[in-house]
Amino acid sequence: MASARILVINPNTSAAMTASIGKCAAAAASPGTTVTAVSPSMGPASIESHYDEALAVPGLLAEIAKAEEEGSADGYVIACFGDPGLDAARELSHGPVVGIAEAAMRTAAYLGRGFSVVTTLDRTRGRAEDLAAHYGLARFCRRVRSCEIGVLSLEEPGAREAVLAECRRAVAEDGSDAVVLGCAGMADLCKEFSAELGVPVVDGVAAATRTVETLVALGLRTGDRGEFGRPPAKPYTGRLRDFQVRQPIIS
Ligand code: 5HY
Repeated sequence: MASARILVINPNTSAAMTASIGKCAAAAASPGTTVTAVSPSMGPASIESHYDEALAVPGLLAEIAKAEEEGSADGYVIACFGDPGLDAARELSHGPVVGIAEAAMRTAAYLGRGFSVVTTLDRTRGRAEDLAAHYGLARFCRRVRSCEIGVLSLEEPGAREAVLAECRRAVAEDGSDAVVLGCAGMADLCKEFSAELGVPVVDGVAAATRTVETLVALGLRTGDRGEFGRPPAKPYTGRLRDFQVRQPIIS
């Protein structure tokens, strides 16, 4: 596989989560692929609401704009299960951009007739259901479940058991052939849970990293014209004045 430089962006500002996401992405990547994991200098500590998600996007786009300016990445992973800012990121970047929700759901759809998603807070279930429909995968997505544990509480005692218990219920009650872990903070659980449950447990960080690698190797990326062409340049004001898009650096 041709060597790719992949920038994995955790759109929340939790350095501990970014480090664990980076480790999982690097472990999934092929030899020769370099993975750099970053989180923005501005934004929410975790993303658990539409408000968090909306305000995570500027920081995420700033990281992509910086990498484009430097020419330091061949492709990008958005490491948050809401795939925040995915379309805007595809407009801005010259390389492929893959969100972990899309990658995990498409990967799980290869593995059987249906999958369940196990996410964090109940209030984030709607977003995952919308994404499954948006990606044309509603027919495969048997159910989106939550374990009612906050994103930043996933490392706390008892959290792993609660996530595992919900995955077990998904297999028993939804008749799913695969389980998708609905948070980047769960990335390190998938191998162990697959062995425990006897069904494939899919982590979006690994799936997205390999998907970006494949797209880079095939020389494929979002085109420069039409809906995902570069945003038209215009003035931005106030605290967003630095987000004015300059004309293409790499075309
Ligand atoms: C994530 N939030 O992957 C999502 C998970 C969620 O900060 N990283 C976050 O609950 O939507």
